[in-house]
Amino acid sequence: AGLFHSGCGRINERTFVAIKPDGVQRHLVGEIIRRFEQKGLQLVGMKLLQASEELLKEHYIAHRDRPFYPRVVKYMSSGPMVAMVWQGLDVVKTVRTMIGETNPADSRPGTIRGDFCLEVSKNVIHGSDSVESAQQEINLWFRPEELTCWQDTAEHWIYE
Ligand code: IDP
Repeated sequence: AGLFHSGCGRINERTFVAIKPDGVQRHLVGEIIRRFEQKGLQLVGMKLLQASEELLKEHYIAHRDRPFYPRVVKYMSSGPMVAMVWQGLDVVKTVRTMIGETNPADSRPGTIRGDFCLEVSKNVIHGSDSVESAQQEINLWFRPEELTCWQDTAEHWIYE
């Protein structure tokens, strides 16, 4: 799992997206997937899982010294979440734009956080913040064989 793959479509940037436990409990899984699908992005990996605190501590390691670190680990392990890998043109930035700001109060209507939540501690969805962290997160959450290369027949209608 990385930036460059062979035979997986012309545009091979990938990002890690997680629908957080509140997103699952609030039945937003279909709505969120629909948005990325309709945008033209390609789903290459997906699983529903109850993440361990150990995995989440690693996922949020960059925040280990922040006061909210224990809380975010608890929140993310409080129920099942949906882990996904999406691929497409500038997918890291595109997904972050579609998600909105970290604090839902700063997120515009039309973004996922702008439309579906109110508080930073219950902000429904995660998306990698850079190509480098996307690569690390994909490797942390998925084994290579869990990612599927497939030919998107709509590709010619999405890309020039
Ligand atoms: P991001 O998810 O938009 O990339 P980060 O700054 O990486 O934002 O923070 C990771 C997650 O930690 C946030 O999505 C949110 O769930 C949680 N978080 C961030 N800041 C706070 C806070 O001040 N209080 C509680 N939770 C926070």
